[in-house]
Amino acid sequence: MKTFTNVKDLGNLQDAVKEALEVKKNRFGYKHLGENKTLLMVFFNSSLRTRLSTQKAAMNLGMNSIVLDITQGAWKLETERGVIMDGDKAEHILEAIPVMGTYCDIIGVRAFAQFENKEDDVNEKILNQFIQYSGRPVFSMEGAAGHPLQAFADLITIEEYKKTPRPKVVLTWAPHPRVLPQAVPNSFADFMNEADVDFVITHPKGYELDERFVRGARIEHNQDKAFENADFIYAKNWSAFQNPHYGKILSKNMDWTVDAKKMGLTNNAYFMHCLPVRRNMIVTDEVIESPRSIVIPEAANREISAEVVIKRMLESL
Ligand code: AN0
Ligand code: CP
Repeated sequence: MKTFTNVKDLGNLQDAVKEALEVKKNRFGYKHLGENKTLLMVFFNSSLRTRLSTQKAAMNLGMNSIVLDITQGAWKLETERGVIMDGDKAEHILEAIPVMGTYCDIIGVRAFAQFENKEDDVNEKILNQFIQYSGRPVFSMEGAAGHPLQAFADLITIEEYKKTPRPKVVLTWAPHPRVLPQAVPNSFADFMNEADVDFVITHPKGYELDERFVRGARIEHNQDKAFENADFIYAKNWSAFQNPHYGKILSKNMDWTVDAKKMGLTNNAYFMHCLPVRRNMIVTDEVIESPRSIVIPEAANREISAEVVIKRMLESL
């Protein structure tokens, strides 16, 4: 595998989940693959889970890892070609990326949507510059439009917890005080559309996601109705995607917060969220602390999704 930015990069998804469950049982069984190999993790944004789980996955595979927080200690990067660099940016990304490539074998990149230019975000401008100019396999650690390591971990978790062959999985929008990207719900939809699940998305009008990921999935604007018979509730906030409201908050309606009453409408569903989560905005204390909340095992599976992706990249070096 040379890139990992969406579900298609995994090839057959059932095989990928099977491989993940095998890796989970034998996570130190592939240590020889990473001998004398180095992973570089580049962060343009904050992270807790991705940083730790991806580094752990690299260690499981016998690799060394280097972490660079671009905004803390590195030179400020110019990303536009053709500009006269007389401002505060000391280095161009077109030199920085190939230089980074010389120090490692595989690169992971976290570069969120910037909400300045929709086209740049939709086209994953920064991530694609790494793919184009680093000369190394590159995987997304949450890009501008997707978070495939998260969605892969989510699918592994659903596979582990499902009680029926084709569970009903509901992605629900929930309120949040700040502007958040669409990357997590995009990738979740991308993966659920390829998985053997009954997938429903519920959100207030105006929060329609990118059709490249939604691909005609069932939308239900009535959250209560969407929750009926659900086996998994996957909560997430995102800002508006459609023009002219791209990157805007259209609603902070707390009627959409996932609470015990709403969970009562479901088929005793499990509660999922990628974390970090704002309690009593997205979900009540009661629901996230309940025995049906699987947010911790979900986060634990981030180590497994990362290990499968890095393992496949090591195998293709
Ligand atoms: C980010 C987001 O919503 O994309 C990262 C989630 C994994 N969340 C925040 O910025 C709070
Ligand atoms: N879920 C997730 O990616 O968390 P971090 O932002 O903490 O890495």
